[in-house]
This record gives sequence, structure tokens and C-alpha cells, in this order.
Amino acid sequence: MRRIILQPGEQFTNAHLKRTGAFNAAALTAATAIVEGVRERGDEALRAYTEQFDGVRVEDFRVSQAAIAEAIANVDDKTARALRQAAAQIRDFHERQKQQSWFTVREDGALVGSKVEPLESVGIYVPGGRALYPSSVLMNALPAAVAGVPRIVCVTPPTADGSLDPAILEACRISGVTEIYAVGGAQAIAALAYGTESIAPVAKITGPGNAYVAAAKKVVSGDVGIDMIAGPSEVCVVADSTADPALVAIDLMAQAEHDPLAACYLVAFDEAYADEVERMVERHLKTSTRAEITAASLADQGLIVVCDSMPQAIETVNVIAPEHLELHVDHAFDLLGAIRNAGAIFLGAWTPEAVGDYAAGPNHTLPTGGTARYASPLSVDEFVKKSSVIQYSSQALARDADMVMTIARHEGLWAHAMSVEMRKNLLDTGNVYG
Ligand code: HSO
Ligand code: ZN
Repeated sequence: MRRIILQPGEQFTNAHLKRTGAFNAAALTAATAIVEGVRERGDEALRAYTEQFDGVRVEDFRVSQAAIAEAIANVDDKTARALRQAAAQIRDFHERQKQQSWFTVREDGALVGSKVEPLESVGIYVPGGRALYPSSVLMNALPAAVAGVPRIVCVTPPTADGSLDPAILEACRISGVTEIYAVGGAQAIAALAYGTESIAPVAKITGPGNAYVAAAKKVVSGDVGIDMIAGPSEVCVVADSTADPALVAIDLMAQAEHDPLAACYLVAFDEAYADEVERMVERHLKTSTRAEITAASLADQGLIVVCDSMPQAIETVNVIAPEHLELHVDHAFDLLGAIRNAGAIFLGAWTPEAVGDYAAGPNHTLPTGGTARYASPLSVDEFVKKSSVIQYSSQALARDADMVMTIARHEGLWAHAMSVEMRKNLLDTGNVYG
């Protein structure tokens, strides 16, 4: 891992980081062409792109109930039970995020409020290949279900032999997905956004994907809602001398094994400790079943920052604004107030990121690439929208009339002022024209 040693009082800056974005210009160009193709030619384009990119000819994109039932029967009991248990904790956490509609009535009788309404439909992208995660289905579909979205569509790339991942389908069933289509890539995003003969469009698209999926989301955003555009996964572990280097090493590896582009940061307080963590990584790599990806990620993207003090370490974390932050330090909870930028914060020695990835309840879809400076984890809020509600009484109108007319006239908007004045006249004289 690359190493930086900060001098006392030295600030960690963005220049120390070499982040890879969620997508690049080439992916954006390719995705734009694919989106246009699907927009113009619907299912025909969808079939052609699927043949080109997935190497398989799909006649009917919709996965039938019979195929789903047959695949689900193959999920082993233990996995199915674990998914159900995780789902229960994730659902419980997200239930607490639900916002109620609210109304308040002023003394003059004016009612104002906010009406919360679930989106009518959402599309969830489920990647294939290296990132085929049933847990991501739970993390995207459950908040939508809790929000009350009636139509939850899942899209996932088809496999060459037409097989379906049973655990993915089981996760769809557990979390209330209503339609599944075997289509992936930028073409799936286009289909969800604009609809084709076989896929009705949705109001919003969420879920992780590769650079082309991320670019396609960017292209369709505005015409359809999207969640954040996720870049490579990240973890930052702050370890003081109380942290077991073997555990710190395996926690870094747990993020690195996702992707050669995953970025792992270790913030430590002396070089000898950092050396020890690196030795532990080497040792664990010998038995890892994903040694190649893990080693590539740590070598190319890994970074150790050796700090002189805890305040310097905390400021380093705030500049990195990591997706996941593990505080492997004594009295971790006491540091919480000083952490301004992090997607999810894992406190103490007993909280590996993996418990958050699968089971604790909070969402594992988190802001990456430093976007934790302004963005939040995926939540029920992403699947609802609000309408403002206003109802004036005659008394309230009389009270606010002058204020509204004054501002409207200042803005030169005649009918705005008149719409209030005529009502005021009606109240004063019984006639709208006074
Ligand atoms: N750590 C990933 C989520 C995940 N982990 C899914 C395992 N499965 C998000 O950064
Ligand atoms: Zn993970």
C-alpha cells in the first residue's frame, strides 16, 4: 500500500488521494448511444445489445413466475433463512425512516402541510458477474417496499445458458419485487427510463452497476429519478494501538476483495504498527479465495496515512469522506461528534463492516468517492416524494393580502396581485371588482 507520513500540524489534502470516478468519458459516449438506440427501437434494440454485450439471444425479457419458483426451490435452507433474518433487521431499520404527512393550522385558519406519497414505480439494477449480490437486492428493494412503492421492477443481466441466480430471486421474493427482467447494462437503464414494448417505464432507478450502467444513469437522469451514482467501494480504518493488526488487516481486505478499483485507507499512528498490518495482509492473502482482486486493489488503490495525533487523524478522515469508516480505537463513540464526512460509521473492535453490509439494518448503499461530504445513505426518503398542501380561510386571505400584493407588484406581476385583491374585494364589498 502507498504510504504517507504526515508531520505534526500537517494537513491531509485531496492531492494525496488518487480517486477513480464512477465512470469516464468513453463510457458516457457509449452509454449515450445505447440509450438513444433503445429509445428509438425499443425491444428490438434491447435484443441486439443483449446479443452484442451478453452474448445471448433473449426473446422474452420477463422472467416468468414458473422460472422464478423453479430457481428458488434450489436455494439452500440456511441461505434462505439468513436472507430472511437479514431482511427483517433491514426492514425494521428502514421502518424508522418513514416520514408521516403533516399539517398545521394557523390561528387565522390557514392550513399548511406536506403530503408524503410513495413513488408509483421503481427499477432496481442488480449487477451480474463479480458483483452478483442478493444483499444488494434487499438493500434496494426493502426501502422501496417500506415506502409503499406498489411496482418494484428488478433488472439483471442474462447469463449465457439462461440460468438465474436462485439467491437473487429469493431476495427479490423476500423484499417484495413485483417484476423481474433478464436484461442488463446501459440498455436495461434505458428500458427502465423510457420503456419498451415489454418493459413499462419506471419513475426512478436505483442500484449499483459498472461504469456503463453508471454512465447510463447519468444520461437518463432528469427524465427519470436516479439514486446516487456509485463509484468503487471504499473503507477507511482508523486504528490506534488497541486495535488487533490481524483484524485491521482483514477488514481492509474485506473491502479490497470487492473490486481491483476498491479503495482501502488505513489511518494509523506509527510506522511499525502500519508495517504489522501489512504483514498480516500478506499472511491472510495466502488463504484468501480472492487474493488476486484483493492484492490488486491494495497495491493500486490502497493508502496508509500515518498521523501524529488523533485530531490530525480525524481531519484526515473528514478530507477522505470515506464510504465506510471503521474506528478501531479506544472509546470510539467519543469521536463521533468530530466526524463530519462518512457514509457509514462502524464503532469499536466488534463492528466489522461486514455486519453493516449484510445484517445490522442500515443500508449498504452509501455515498462513495468523497460524496459523503453532501450525500446520505440510500433510504426510504429516496422512494417517496412530497406535495405541499395549502388551504386558506377567508380570514387568512384577508390577513396576508397586503403582503402578497406588495411583493407581487414589486415583481411586476399584475394578475398575481389581482387574484388576491379581487378576493379581498369580495370579502369587503361582496363584489370581486370592489
Ligand atoms: N461493501 C459493499 C456492499 C456489499 N458487501 C455487498 C457485500 N455485499 C458496499 O460498499
Ligand atoms: Zn462489502
